[in-house]
Amino acid sequence: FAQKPLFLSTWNHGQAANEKAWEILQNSGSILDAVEEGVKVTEADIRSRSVGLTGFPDRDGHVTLDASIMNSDGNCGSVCFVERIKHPITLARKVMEETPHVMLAGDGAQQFAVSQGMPLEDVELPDDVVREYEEWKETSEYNPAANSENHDTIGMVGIDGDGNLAGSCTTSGLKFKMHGRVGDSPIIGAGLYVDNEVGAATATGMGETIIKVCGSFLIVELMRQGRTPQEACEEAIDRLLQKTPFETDSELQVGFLAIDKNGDHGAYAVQSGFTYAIHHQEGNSIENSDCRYE
Ligand code: SD4
Repeated sequence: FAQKPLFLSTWNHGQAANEKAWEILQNSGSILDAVEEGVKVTEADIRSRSVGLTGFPDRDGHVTLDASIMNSDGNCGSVCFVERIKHPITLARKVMEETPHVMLAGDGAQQFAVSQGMPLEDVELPDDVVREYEEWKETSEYNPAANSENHDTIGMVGIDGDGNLAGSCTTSGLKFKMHGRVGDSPIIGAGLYVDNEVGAATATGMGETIIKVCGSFLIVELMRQGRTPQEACEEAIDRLLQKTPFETDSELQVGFLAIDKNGDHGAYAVQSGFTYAIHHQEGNSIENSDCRYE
């Protein structure tokens, strides 16, 4: 069923983010304001271990953040490998609106943040994170697991009452990743894509596999060719699995969300456990996505 306005966000934490996005839109904010303010709720949530500065660090102990945002006019901004910034999504929006560029990385992104008046935060790893990190260092085995807290990027796509689309995506990336590793979330077309003529898509999960198929761009292009959002998400998961075959008991997890220009939506994942939040006129709920492997 098609609904406008509509917000879709990845995982359970999407519910609070959608709530905020809805409120912004109702109070005459733009769809861009809504998707920015929505995911800022997750970025600021000190309980989050996968978004914002309380997320898990990389293997050298640094919390490095990735984020991207896209507007209905096709403009986009992103930041990656950035440290000590509380709201990377806001920084991504500033890259989009205040620079001639699309993407800033690392120290350069941080310098730009400071020039825009954003404070550099002192990062103190939460106690449980320190404990897990110290334990992990004993083996230093890199073995990301499905549906655990390390697959909790928030990606949000939204449509307003006039059919204008926007999207946002923000993460601390995979737990104990290599220093300098960048995932799909800040890569336009991988973790997020918006085309106001067609629809919008976002992704969560093992970023390397999403980048390999330009996951979000692929979904939007499939919708352009006439697939429903659900069909497009399913086909994109199939494509991804062609490039990254699934083995029994594999920890591989990816979840896609999509909405089209009419406010129809879809969700699909590699394996069970992917939840998403959906907010429309009738309420704000959490749903279990369908998946390829139960
Ligand atoms: C990444 N897609 O960096 C993200 C991971 C994720 O935090 O979903 N989790 O690959």
